[in-house]
Amino acid sequence: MRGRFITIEGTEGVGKTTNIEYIKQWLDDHAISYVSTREPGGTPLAEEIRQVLLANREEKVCSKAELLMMFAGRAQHIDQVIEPQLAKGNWVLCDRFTDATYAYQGAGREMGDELIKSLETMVQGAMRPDLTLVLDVPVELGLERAGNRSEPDRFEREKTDFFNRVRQAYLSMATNNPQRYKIIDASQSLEHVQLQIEAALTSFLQKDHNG
Ligand code: Z5A
Repeated sequence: MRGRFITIEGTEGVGKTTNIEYIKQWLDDHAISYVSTREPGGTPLAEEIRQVLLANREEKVCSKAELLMMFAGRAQHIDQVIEPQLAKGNWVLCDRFTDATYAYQGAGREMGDELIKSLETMVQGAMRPDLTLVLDVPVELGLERAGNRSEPDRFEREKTDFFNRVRQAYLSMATNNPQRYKIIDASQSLEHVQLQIEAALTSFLQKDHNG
């Protein structure tokens, strides 16, 4: 049986990395074989593209170049990792995927959805995640949490308005498609966030078993 594709999304500092460790433990506890990966990145070539995308540079990166690099890495990632693993029956847990493109490039950079939709179709065909957890916190809280870390990359230097557009885009995608997305209130304590994640995963697994 084909594996399931789970993605984790959210704005800066929502706790994706922290909670992915929890999800990995949950998958182990349920004896589900999986690979954990991320975007941008996930293969040696796509990780090189990630470096190019995140690097701070004097030259302004035009939005279309940024968008095409996101999808170039994604095409490679799908071809080398995501599709082969799903076909083998393994689950794929991915830190960000195409919803991040709708949120960051579509809404954050104000490129709109049309170009992204056509690239999505070209690169993915009909393939979409089976479950997407959107970790949601007010932008200021996420930035405060993330602020304790190292030197900000090219995205982390964006202003609050940019991240507010990103957050609203995630919330609107999730509200419009509750079958696939679960919004997790990630402003709560880690313990409460993980209880919500556990409930979402359990419900997904039950529905999946019931066909
Ligand atoms: N990007 C894009 O533009 N278009 C695309 O298509 C894709 C990506 C795929 C890199 O992504 C950038 O790429 C990203 C969007 C863009 N830029 N931004 N911003 P990334 O996923 O690698 O980078 P990130 O969003 O900055 O993720 P992160 O740095 O890994 O943050 P996080 O994983 O969400 O947070 P964390 O490291 O788990 O937690 C942050 C801190 O908060 C940490 O100290 C935790 O201990 C703490 N924390 C976490 N949860 C809690 C709770 N519940 N309470 C208290 N403290 C907490």
